[in-house]
Amino acid sequence: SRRQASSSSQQRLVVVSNRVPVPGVGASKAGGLTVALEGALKRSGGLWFGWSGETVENPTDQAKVVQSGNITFAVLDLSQRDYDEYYAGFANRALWPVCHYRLDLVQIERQELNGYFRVNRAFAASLAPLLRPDDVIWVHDYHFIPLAAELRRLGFKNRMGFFLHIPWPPSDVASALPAYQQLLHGFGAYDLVGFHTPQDAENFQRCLVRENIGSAIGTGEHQINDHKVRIGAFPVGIDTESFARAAASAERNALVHRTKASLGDRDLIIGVDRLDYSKGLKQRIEAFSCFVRSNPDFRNRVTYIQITPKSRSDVPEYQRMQREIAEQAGWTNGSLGEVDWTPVRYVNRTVGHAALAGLYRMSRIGLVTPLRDGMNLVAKEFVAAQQPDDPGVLILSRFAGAAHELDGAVLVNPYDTEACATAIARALRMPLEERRERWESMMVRLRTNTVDAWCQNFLNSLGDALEPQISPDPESNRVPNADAAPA
Ligand code: GDG
Repeated sequence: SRRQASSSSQQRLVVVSNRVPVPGVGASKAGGLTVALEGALKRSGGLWFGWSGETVENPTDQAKVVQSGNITFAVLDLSQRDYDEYYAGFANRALWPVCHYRLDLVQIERQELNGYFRVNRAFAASLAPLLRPDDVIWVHDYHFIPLAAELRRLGFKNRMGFFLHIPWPPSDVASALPAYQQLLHGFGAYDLVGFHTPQDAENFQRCLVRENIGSAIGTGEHQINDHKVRIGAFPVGIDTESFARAAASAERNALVHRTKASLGDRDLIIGVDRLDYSKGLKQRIEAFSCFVRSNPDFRNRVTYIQITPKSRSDVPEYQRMQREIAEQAGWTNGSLGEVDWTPVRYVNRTVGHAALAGLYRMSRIGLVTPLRDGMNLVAKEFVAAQQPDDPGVLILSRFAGAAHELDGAVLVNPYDTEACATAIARALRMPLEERRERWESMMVRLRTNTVDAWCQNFLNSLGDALEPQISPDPESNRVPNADAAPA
């Protein structure tokens, strides 16, 4: 059978991500991901390295180190120029739109591209003195694709894994990236490259094949020079039990209470998304308005709350979209609303964790209709928050990674306004028995595939990645995919 990562559990884990949740710095945003990674770091007495979230005039190349329990946090500041080119520039105006299939929004600037590789080189150089020979390094997300290649260049032979939190598109789309080949080679420096879905993993491996980078040994394994890279799907989960508990006890939450009172006996539809063009907000509001217009019996009987904290406001595409969505929400309310009914409550504010869980729980429908999403955790949180004896319905875009797992959702094509409107009407009329059945089948998945299981799965695979392939059974050497039970 497959070897577990018993050896790697003695090794130190090093996590690299753009934002680092340094204790006592900034608002504590203890999302499930943070908690899971912290858990893994605690077990191994680990190091968490990345950007401090600060831009300063003359950043030093020496990381600021904060010790908290047995986790070491090490962060670097960025200069304004680095921030503009690496983060607001290449990462969010080239990589983000391309990976979300939005070639119409891509900005290609040589200077930003250079800034991206420059910052990755600088981060690798600052991480280098903190590394030990047997550290296992886990790099997160599109900000740091070239980090392993930079570390290898400095002579590091450590195990290195990479997880991409956003989709990876087919090669025709991906190849719109500048320095496409160089980025692909960057991935090739890792021992394991993980995605949310088998589809993303497959798209990625096809990109390598089409660019003649190394050769496929089989599905999920690639030989590049003398280096073997594993490629697999590791669908991220949430802390299902604790989210369900938070939702159940949110009855006492003041905001939940006031919201309930303000709705009267109207049904609630909820959407929760960072303000991002990948989330399909424009199409979603349009679908809701189409639903109201074609179902007059539901007028003044439903309210749609869209919670949408602002995001990346210094990126021009986001500023434009902020204005457009706000206008659309206002226009919809003006044309559909009544003196005693605001159909769309659009809120550019962050809601507390407990209140959010409670709002999900009191909603009849969770409307999760991104045009493209790596996974989408809101979909999973909505399901986990439901009342078992009277659960709401998840309407989910087929273009969210979560659609590969959540078979009990009502799946929609978010571009098809009328179909989405019909799905809303159907969900509001869905009999209890069908709602329960759908909810149960999704909960089975969510209870097993938790964020902890995701973390362990990835690390086990990374632990295996360099071990000699001793098993005679090729099946047992495969990287787990979405259909495999967590190890
Ligand atoms: C990226 C990928 C992938 C949002 N508003 C509030 C709030 N949130 C929380 C949600 C959820 C999280 O933020 C958003 O996670 P998503 O997965 O939905 O989306 P992205 O931010 O785009 O995340 C995505 C993810 O990485 C993980 O790999 O699933 O596909 O794009 O947890 O609850 N939380 C609170 N108040 C808010 O107003 N408390």
